[in-house]
Amino acid sequence: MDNTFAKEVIEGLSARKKYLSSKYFYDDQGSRIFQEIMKMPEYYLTDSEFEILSLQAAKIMEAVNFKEPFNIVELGAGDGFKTFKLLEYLMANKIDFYYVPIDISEEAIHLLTDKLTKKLPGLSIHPRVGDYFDILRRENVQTSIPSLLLFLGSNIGNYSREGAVDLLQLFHENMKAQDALLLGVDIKKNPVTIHKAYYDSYGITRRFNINLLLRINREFDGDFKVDDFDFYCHYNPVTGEVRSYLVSLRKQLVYLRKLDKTFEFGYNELIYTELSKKYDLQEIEALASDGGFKVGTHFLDCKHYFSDSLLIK
Ligand code: AVI
Repeated sequence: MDNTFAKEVIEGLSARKKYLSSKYFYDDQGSRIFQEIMKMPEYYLTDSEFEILSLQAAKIMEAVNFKEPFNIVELGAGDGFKTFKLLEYLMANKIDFYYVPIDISEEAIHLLTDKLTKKLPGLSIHPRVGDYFDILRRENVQTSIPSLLLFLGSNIGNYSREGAVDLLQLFHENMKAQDALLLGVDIKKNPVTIHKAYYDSYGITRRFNINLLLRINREFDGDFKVDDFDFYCHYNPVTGEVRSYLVSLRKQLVYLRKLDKTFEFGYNELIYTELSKKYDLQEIEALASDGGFKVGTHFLDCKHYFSDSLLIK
């Protein structure tokens, strides 16, 4: 049994305002549901970033201005769908580089490596499975050649402002002087567009959240009755925060046998599950600066929905 997960579940469900961390969404089942989310037309983030990396790969690499060879180190590579366009551009132009995808999911890294070796024969790929902080600190990634770190997909949005600064500082500490970071950030926009991306009419994001209760049932032999919980989320256009919740539809007790713990839920009591934070360009610059970086260029899609911002040490 994973002790950190157990500890955090007990802590979160015993708190006066209950919470569970969205980092636990991504077991194999949750990762599959997230793939479904990324395919929804309403979840514009994927298409926007795909457009940026498809149409502006040359401009991005020009701005990075690395001497060859160099590394492309992707933190949390997942299925590598968006990055493919960048890699394709580099291969087509016979640029000398190593691709180092890092992901916590072994399944995701295997699938990605398989797909890329077939689609981009000759690609020099050095996949790593594990926590990207641990791996970043290891010498293999920190070779003498420059590295472009990719932290895409608005993953930074799942951290609070303070958490995001800490994370950027940690990246900064583990980067060499000549390295750069390409940070994918979801931009504040019409609140209705954002609301629809998270409160989707197909109920996929609802399933994504409910899966966390099913995961707890699976791993801790729990008796969460998922029909007694619903999903709610709310976008606050002033703070740029989408906050997601599970809602207990009745007063109920839930027992987790492996932890020998019972938790009580009130009628309509909330469990806060996820923050998905949006920024404007000025806020990205302030965030980058607090993390120790300067912003080189913001690469935006044509609708200005998303930015891949190039952060320089
Ligand atoms: C992974 N992360 C950037 C997604 C997001 O948009 O916050 C996770 C997600 N949650 C609901 N839909 C997608």
